[in-house]
Amino acid sequence: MSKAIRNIIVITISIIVGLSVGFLGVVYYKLPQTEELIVGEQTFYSSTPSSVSSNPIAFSSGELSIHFLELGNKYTGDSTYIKLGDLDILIDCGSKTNSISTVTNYINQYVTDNTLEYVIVTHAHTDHFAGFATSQKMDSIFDLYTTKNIIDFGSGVKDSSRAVYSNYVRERDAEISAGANYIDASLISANNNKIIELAPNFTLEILYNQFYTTKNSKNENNYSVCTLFTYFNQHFLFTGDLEKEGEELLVQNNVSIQKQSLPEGVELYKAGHHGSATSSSQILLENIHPQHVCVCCCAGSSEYTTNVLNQFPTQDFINRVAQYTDEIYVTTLCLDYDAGNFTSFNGNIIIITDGNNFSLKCTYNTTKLKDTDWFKQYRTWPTS
Ligand SMILES: [Ca+2]
Ligand SMILES: [Zn+2]
Repeated sequence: MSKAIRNIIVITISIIVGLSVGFLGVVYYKLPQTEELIVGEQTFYSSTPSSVSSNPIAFSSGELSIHFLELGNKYTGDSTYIKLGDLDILIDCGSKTNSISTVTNYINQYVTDNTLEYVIVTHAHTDHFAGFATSQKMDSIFDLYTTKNIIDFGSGVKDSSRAVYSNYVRERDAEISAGANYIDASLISANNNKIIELAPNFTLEILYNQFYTTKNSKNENNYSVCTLFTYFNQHFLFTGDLEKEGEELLVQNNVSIQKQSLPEGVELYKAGHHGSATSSSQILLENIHPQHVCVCCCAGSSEYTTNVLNQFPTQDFINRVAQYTDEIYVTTLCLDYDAGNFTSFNGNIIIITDGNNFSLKCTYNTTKLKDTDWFKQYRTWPTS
């Protein structure tokens, strides 16, 4: 080989390598850096996670099930899965993008057609929408399932400046382009309540949240999509992280959650804002009279506060809910937040009903909150 040819080969290879490195650099630089990517962080169960060791439940036809999911990390977050036959509904997918595999491993036991008929995204906080708001490099829930209908807060978002929010919009809009029907809950007004027939005797009402129209809040939580499910005469209420001021307006604006519409209360209430002191207010509780309350959180975690009484589920929350029921259940228990050590509390909490008979199962145990060791150490049951 002549020197000239050798030089041409060396120069050509150098140019190719140089361009490739430059191109990869630009691609990496341009990829949105999500807030959720957790690389190398050690969070672990102190024992085998209950969701993995459990056997799927065989449901009879006509049995509705509602599953409050453990999220497989030490963080607070929400994900609720609802199933009736082939109808699969997912409300939120927190708490971090690493919950996606935990959630999909669980719901894949039950989703038979890889299709989520409804996805409801309550609000733009990572502990609720991280699973939909992945970077382009990572599959979101929308990439993993066909979604028929998406219900979210639409333009009713407080802070749209974050990269994680743009990620969400990109993933959602791609699913809409692929054929998903889109329902913007912020367009629902007082005279335009939206009731969706999901199946015979099974409806979903998107409640009117005045923060989407004429009220303002500094708190994204108040922009939560709130929904009331009704199966025959049983009611199940989900309010995302709505705060007290939002709950008061919600009751005022929606006849269906006022006392006169709920002679027997709601069978199930997902504790507002993970059992925060600032939600599950008296006015909401006295109207809905909850019979069972499920709290999605990593109980006793110092993630948001070192004040033990204010850690989820808070003492104030318990003081108010205790007036109505002692059937309170919690997904996950924090053992040591700094070490990333947590375990199942009740585990995945599963409500099963045929519209008449109502039962509750958990993948770890079905001990009521007030009878747990954690409660005896850190909380008190109010005396009436
Ligand atoms: Ca389905
Ligand atoms: Zn939350």
